[in-house]
Order: sequence, then C-alpha cells, then structure tokens
Amino acid sequence: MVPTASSESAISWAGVTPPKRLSDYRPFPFSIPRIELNVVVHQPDSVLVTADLHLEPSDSKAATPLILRGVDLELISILLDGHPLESSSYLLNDEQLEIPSPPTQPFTLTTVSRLDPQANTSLEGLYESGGMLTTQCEAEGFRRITFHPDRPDVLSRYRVRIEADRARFPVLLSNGNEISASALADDASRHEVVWEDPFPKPSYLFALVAGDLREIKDHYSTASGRDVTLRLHVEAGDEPFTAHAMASLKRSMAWDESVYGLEYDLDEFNTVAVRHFNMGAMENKSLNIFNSKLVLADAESATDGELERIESVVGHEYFHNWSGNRITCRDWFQLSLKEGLTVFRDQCFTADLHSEPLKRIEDAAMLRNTQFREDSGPTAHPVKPDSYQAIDNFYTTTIYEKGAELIRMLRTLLGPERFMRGMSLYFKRHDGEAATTEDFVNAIVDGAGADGQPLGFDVEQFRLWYHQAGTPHVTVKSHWDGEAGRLSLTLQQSTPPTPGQERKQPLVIPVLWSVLQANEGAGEERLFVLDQETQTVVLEGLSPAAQPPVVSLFRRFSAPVTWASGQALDDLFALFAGDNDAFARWDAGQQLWKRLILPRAAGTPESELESRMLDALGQLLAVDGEKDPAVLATLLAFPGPAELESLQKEADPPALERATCELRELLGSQLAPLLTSRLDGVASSLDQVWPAGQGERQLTGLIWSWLAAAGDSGARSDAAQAVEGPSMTLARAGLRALQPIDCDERDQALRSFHDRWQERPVIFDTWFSLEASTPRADALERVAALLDHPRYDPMAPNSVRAVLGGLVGNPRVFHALDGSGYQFMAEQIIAVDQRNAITASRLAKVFSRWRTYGSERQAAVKRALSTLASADLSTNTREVVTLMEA
Ligand code: B3K
Ligand code: ZN
Repeated sequence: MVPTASSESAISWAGVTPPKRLSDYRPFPFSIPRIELNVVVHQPDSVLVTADLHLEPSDSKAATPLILRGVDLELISILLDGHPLESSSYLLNDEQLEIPSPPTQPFTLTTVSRLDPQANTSLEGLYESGGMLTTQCEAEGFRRITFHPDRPDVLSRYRVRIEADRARFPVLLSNGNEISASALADDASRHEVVWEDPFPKPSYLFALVAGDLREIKDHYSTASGRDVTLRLHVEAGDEPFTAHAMASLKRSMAWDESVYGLEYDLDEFNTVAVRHFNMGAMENKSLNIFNSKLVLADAESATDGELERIESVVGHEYFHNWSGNRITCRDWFQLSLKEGLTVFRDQCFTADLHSEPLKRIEDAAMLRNTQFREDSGPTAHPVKPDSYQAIDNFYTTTIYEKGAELIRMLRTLLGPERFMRGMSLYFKRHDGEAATTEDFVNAIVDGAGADGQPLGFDVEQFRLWYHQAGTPHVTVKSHWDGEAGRLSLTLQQSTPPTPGQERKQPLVIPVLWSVLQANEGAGEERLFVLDQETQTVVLEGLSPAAQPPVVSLFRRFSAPVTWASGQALDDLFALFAGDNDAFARWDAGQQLWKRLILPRAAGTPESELESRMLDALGQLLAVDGEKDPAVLATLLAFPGPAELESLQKEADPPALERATCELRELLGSQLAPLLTSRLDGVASSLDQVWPAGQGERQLTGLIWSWLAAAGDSGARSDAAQAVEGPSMTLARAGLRALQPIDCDERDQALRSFHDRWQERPVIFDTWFSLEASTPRADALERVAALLDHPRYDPMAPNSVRAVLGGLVGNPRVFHALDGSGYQFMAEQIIAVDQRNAITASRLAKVFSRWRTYGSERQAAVKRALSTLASADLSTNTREVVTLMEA
C-alpha cells in the first residue's frame, strides 16, 4: 500500500471541491522539454502507457516537490533516471502522484501505467468508440492517459510510439509527422508507428487514434510552396460523405493565409471522425478529432445550416493551429484567449465566404438567445472568470461568443487596419508561448498604436469587459431641435448585478449609429464611444424639419448589449422597411415581432399593430418588395424563445409557443396569396447546390410553416413530401413546419424520415430530437420510450442531447405545471452523470431560468433540483446544481 498524498483531494472526497483561483497562479516549478510515450494496445480494455518525462527543475538549489496528476490509472512501475523508486519516495492517491524530494538537476521520470479505455465512459482521456481507440485531452484528460502536470503552461516536444494488433487497429495516429511504421520483428500480427511533433505543445493538445478506419487523401499547397498531405479518417462506408469537410479545410487554409498571412506549419494534417464525442471537435495539433456529425455531410443528408456549420467548425479547429496551438493559454482562466479569438476568426471566415450582414445577424441572434440568457442567470460569469470548480463547465457561450464580441469591439474601436496590425504583432510576439488575455490586449493596442495616433479609447477601462459579468443595458433618449437641425442623444449605461458581482463600473461601449432623414435616406455611419455612465452626443447640421429624424442604433450590433430607445412605431417600421444596415433593419423587425408576440402570449393581442405589421409584410412580400430571399426569410423570422422569455414578467414558455403558433396561423391566412406567389417564384431555384439556393430554401421553409399553420393543404402536403426529396434542408423545413400541428401529414412525414434514415446514426439523431420535441398528449411517455429504442445509444452524447434536448424544446411537456417534465429531466441527468459528467452538467443548465417562472413552476423546479442535489453527483454537475440552488 502506497502512502496517500497530502492534497486538496481529501476535501473533495468529502463532496466539497475547493475552487481554483486565478490569483493562485504560480508557474510550474519544472519544465519538461521532451516527453516520450510508448503506448501498447493489448486489448481495448488494456493499454499500457510508458511515459518518459524529461524534467528540468526551475530551482537548482532546493528540491521542490513534484506533483503530477493521474486519474483512473493503475501505476505499474515508477523509475527515476532508470532506477525504480522506493515506495517511500512518492505519495499516490486517486488524483495525483507526488515526489516530495526530487533531484535538483535535470532527470527523467518514467512511469508505466495500465488503463482501460473500454471502461472509460467519460469520453475524456483515452476511450473506445465503435471499436476504435481515441482521445480527448482538453481540458484535463491527459491525466487519464499518464501521470503529468496536465496544465497548459507546460509545453513539451512529444515522440509517441504506438503498438497494436495490425488487423484490428490498422491505423495508428498521433500528432506531428510519422517517423516510421513497421511490423514487429517478433510478431508480424502486430505493428508499430512512431510519431514526432516538432512543436512544443501543452498536454491538452495531445491526441492518439487507433482503429480500422478508411482514409480520404488530398493535398494543399501553402503560399510558400509547402505541400501538405490532408487525410480524413472515417469508418468504412462513410467515405462518400467527406467531400464537404475536405473542401472546407482547404478553404480554411487559404483564408488564414490570405487574411492573416498564417500558413500551416507541418507536412501533414489529419482529421478523424468519431461517433462518441462530448462536443463538436477538437483542435489537437495536426490531428483534429471531430464529432462525426460535423464531418459526414452532403446536401442530401445535411441541411444548408449544417453545411455552413461544418465549414465554420472545420475552419475554427484549423484556425486554432495559430490561435490556440502556436500561442496557447497560460492557465484555464485564459480560455477565451484562444476560444474568443478563434470564434471571432471563424465568424469572419464565414462572413467572407458567404454574407457578412447575414452572418452578423445570425451571430447577434445567437448571442441574444444563449449568452444573454447565461449572463442573466445563476451561472453568469465573466469572459475571464476568477474562480471555478470544474473547468469543463466553463466552455460556455460567454467564453466563446462574448469573448469574440470583445475582440470585435476592439476592431470597431481601432478600425480594421490598425486592428490587423495588432493581430500580426500578437502572432509574432507570442508565438510558442502560453499567454494571457492581457498579453493579447497589449499586443493589439501596441500594434495598432505603432502609427503614433491616439487609440481613441481607454484601454484600461476596456479591460473591464473581461472581468465584469452581465449584459450591459443602454438607455437612449433623444432630443430634436427641428429649427436648428440639431439632434442630441443622451445615453446611459448600467450593468445588472450578477452572482458574486454586485456593483459594476461603466464599460467602453462602441456605438455605431446613423440617422435617416425623410427623403434623404441614411446618413453617414458614426462611431460614438460611450465610456461614462451618462453621456450626450450632439449632431448638428441636419436638415431642419418638424419631425425628428429616425435614429439607427448599434448598427452591425456594435456591442454585446441590450438597449431601449423608446423608438416610435413609425420609426421601427421605417427602419424595418429600409435601413441600409442589415442588422439594424432586422433588429427593428425583431422589436416589432416582440411587440406582437408578447401581448398575444399574455392573451391580449394588439390587433391594430398586427394589421400594421400585415401591411408592412405585404410590402416586403410583394414583387417589388424585398428581392433577396435570404434577407426576406431573415426579416420574417421570429425572435428566439429565450429572448422572448427574458422579456416576460413571468417567463411562460408554453404561452409563448401558443402565441407564435397563433401568429403563424394569422400570417399564413392573411398573406396567403403573396406567400404562395413567393413560393412559386423561388420553386425553380430550390435544387441549386449549396451555398446557391439556400435563401430560396430558407424562405420556402418559413412560408410552409405559416401556410401549414393556416391549414393550407397544399403547403402541408408539399412539406410532408419534402421528406422523400433530395434536399435535407427542405425535408427538415417541412418537418419543422408540420411539427406543431396535429395532422396526418405530420405523422406521415415523421414516419418517412424514420424509415429513410434509420441506418445512419448521425442523421437518425434528428429523428430522436423531432420525436422528443413534437407536442403530443403522451409526449413524455414517448420520450421515455425513446430511451429504450434499439437505435438509441446512451453512450453517444449526440443521442442523449437529441432526446433530452428535444424534450426541452417541447415547452408544454417539459414545462408541464405538475412538474413531470422537470422531474423526468432530473432523473435522466442523474443517470447520465454516472457515465459522463461533462454531458450531464451541460444538461443541468436547462434549469437555469427557473427563478423567472411563475410560482407553480418554480416550486416544481425546486423539487427537481432537490432530487438532483440529493444524488451522488460528479464535481461538474454538483457545481452547476449548487449555483442553480443558490
Ligand atoms: N477546444 C475544444 C473544446 C474542448 C472542450 C473540453 N471540454 C473545441 C474548440 O473549441 O475548438
Ligand atoms: Zn475552439
């Protein structure tokens, strides 16, 4: 029996994990310039890992204890410079290995550990998926492979030998370049492959794959002439569905060269598709691992939205090679350094390839419905948190999407050219380092300010964005002097309190704005930097007029804030009809939709406003109205449920769902002739190949949903028929249109989808989600039955999320007043948590809005939360539940 290490773990065993704090950061007292790993796969349930860590103490005078992390590892042997260590020389517990008095000179520590990938259901570390062995190390999975500090500021060069049975695991991959591959001299049934990665990297970027995979090979020639071999590895039979991902990768490589001047730095780039994966994809150095649903796609089996998403995720992971891998994070508090920046980069990539204005609207809508929701609930946290219990709970929309918004604001404040000079300096200055978000901001302002011009804003104040949680709110009051042609706007900002942060300071908020004057169209776009609590901006020289001009605010969604300007309905209709900024135009429409939906949900429809909206829509839909089908479909889309809920006094998701159904019915019946003629107008473009035709398909789906709601039998049958057709986009649009309606076409469409796709798990998850989100009297029993469906795979987070996420998207069932939906969800989360803490703790966030519900629902969620709290939960899920209950 080995003695137990003195550590925080003793406390965590008692069920209370102490938080980690940013202020406690200390550099690791050793460097590990080189690591050799020998991974011998005996069986999928028995893998032997020998690790040689070449350690160099920072202090050569006094011995510093060496603490290495290790979880679910069976330590077989431990040697120091080749000599076995006495058991009295180290301490071992469930979480770490400690050598209290290691040498003060460089030394090699060798550990041999056995692991069982088959028993590893957490999908972190080394695990089995469909017969293949694969890894996920970010954030703290490497400690499940071997003993190691497992922190991002320890960078090493890795050499990895993998040995396995040749027939069962013909493909053996790791990071870097393949150095050699051969059969074993003494056993031809086994083979070995050696990989070497010349770039020092943190352990979270380590990856290894062993399996029977099919390879799709291509090439990319970099700007400087390096020929890079690109390989995609998929399960047999999936080869035909890889062209889109491969083309996306090549587009990403070209984009990073042309926009950032950043080239790929190795001779090969591998991507592997894995069915069982906790998130979308992972940027391991030169060995990206993807959730198979983000690789396998063509127009028949994926929607336009999915194709765009795949392209952007392929881009995102590829862009990480520089923003994440070459420059990594000093510690996990800096997570947004790589994630916010890489999201910003992938957003720009999509905007450049497709439509900049529509991408901006898509991102703004997403931020409002996810990040703003997070910001106003119990799990609100800053882009740079100062403490956490489980880092996996911090892969959030705040770190990712709000983080990207901070970078976008820097670009808006500095202008694109100066901003890009800052970016170049960042990549040059910190290449090969583990950096902080402060380093990033410093590089941006140093690079931008190299022209000697003032920055135009207070950088120190800007940094508050990283530390202050919550969505700022801006109130705008305008005063118009019609005789003088002078407009004054008074802006006032405030940020609501968030857990642990009561008082907030004013932030630097870039406000892009302009005015529209009658008969003069939109004026020049201006930037106003709001950096005090209250400020007034005055615009002189406008044409004198009795009527104040229409103000277009936060154009291009220039800051991640909410605002209220008390704009008159006339102004909103004017902006909706023709603002020259697509975001501001869409936003005016969103405000109008909100003013229609919320009263309907409260049982008091605004009939006068509804008929004004019908007129405005009539103009948009007319032949001489909005020509671009994608723009039209975007303008006609309702605000998301989360945003609507946040505007209700007492959030009532079923009432909102009813209101949107009623509204669709009204719109479909009142605008039928115009809608039908628009359908006819786009019909001939529906079969164009993505990205062509996507606007037409989007508009068709939207019109189906309005007409089907209004009882149009032609639209219902076209929607149902689409499930049999060649376009997944139209099939899913048809299903979405029919889903809220209890009709034969809906049942027929769901059956066809089931029968057509049941052999393709990636697509069949959609059926699970559709089934779970279809409103039916017996929906909860059906959801429970889905969990026993022969094709439901409880080990695949995709399936779990399809069913349980589908249930959440079924408001009447999930939010049933008797609490049955909440209770069911709590029990499922407990079950999922037993095998996969990361997936469970994410699911637990479905309860985050409970304090905004009415008293009956609040009481029901409280019961569900106490069921959860009394279970034996992982640290991850416990952290979320505790925050929720606080
Ligand atoms: N960096 C990964 C996310 C890892 C999540 C770990 N729980 C994918 C990405 O953001 O690119
Ligand atoms: Zn990322």
